[in-house]
Amino acid sequence: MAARKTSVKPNVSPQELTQFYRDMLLIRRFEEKAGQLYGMGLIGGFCHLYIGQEAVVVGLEAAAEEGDKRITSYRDHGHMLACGMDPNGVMAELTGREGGYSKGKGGSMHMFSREKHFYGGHGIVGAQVPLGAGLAFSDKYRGNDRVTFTYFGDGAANQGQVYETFNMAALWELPVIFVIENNQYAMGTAMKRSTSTPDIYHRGAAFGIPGEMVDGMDVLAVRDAGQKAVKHCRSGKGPYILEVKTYRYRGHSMSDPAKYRTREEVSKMREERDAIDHVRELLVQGGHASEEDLKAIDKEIKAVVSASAEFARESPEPALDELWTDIYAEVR
Ligand SMILES: Cc1ncc(C[n+]2csc(CCOP(=O)(O)OP(=O)(O)O)c2C)c(N)n1
Ligand SMILES: [Mg+2]
Repeated sequence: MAARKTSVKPNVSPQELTQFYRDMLLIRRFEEKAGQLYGMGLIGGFCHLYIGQEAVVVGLEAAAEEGDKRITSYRDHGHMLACGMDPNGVMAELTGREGGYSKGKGGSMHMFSREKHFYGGHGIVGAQVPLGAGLAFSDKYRGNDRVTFTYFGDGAANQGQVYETFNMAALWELPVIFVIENNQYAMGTAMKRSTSTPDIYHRGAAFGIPGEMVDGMDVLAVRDAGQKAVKHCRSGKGPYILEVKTYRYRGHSMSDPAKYRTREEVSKMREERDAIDHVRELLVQGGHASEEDLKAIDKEIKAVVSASAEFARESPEPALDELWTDIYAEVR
């Protein structure tokens, strides 16, 4: 990945920059805590951490407006926190407790919030892509100007259903932003072993969908690209593709020994390209925050995350008769 080009005077207010720092740090600390709880046996099933990729969702959320929708894969905790879902409810769901977003019955990959327009959480690779187009269709049908952010990985981008979706989304000019979170691996398979071309942002060309590549370790670059894509979709011009180059620091899931890449590769990325360090530098160098200010934010975020773990541990397991609820939708 090329070195970051940070402009001397980035186009961002100190308040917005500080908010980015907070939002990304919340995701990172939350995920670290989830990793700990998993290690302690308090989280069962699958658990895919988002550490390293924080700038993608935080940058794009900064481009979203109230009522816009989002849908993603199983690597979803960051997306939930970034759209304003309650860390307590997310952590309690991870630990399978009653206070969780799916009453403890869904776990890491199956959480939803209609209030925050978050439509999951999908464990089947690529399955959320046509669903995302469907969400965008519903907005077009209703005649509002909402946009749907449909996130998927570089691995998912090789699936057939993605291209069927591109075709229909372009044909019907649906207001959907296809966000390819290219973290360069699909489980243990490096992109160069599975993908015929190094860049995937132009894969919509055959359908007339514009696309661009974005530095996903630079939250400002992500926000700017997101704003451009949102403008395109909201003005009725149809779908847009953003290939956001990012990197996951942890294994594919908690059970991945990560033997397919070197430790040096990971530490180089952490040391040279970390998105949170980048914003921290901008804040300090721009004179917007002192080391003390940043420490205070750190402390505050840690307290929120600890409280979510506490809430999760204290929340009871779902009652047995919950086995029979939430199976069929109520017909209204
Ligand atoms: C249809 C389907 N095939 C295979 C799997 C197993 N699987 C889970 S994640 C994954 C890799 C996906 O990689 P990518 O799309 O790059 O997303 P990332 O995990 O890197 O975020 C695979 C093959 C699955 N869950 N669903
Ligand atoms: Mg991937």
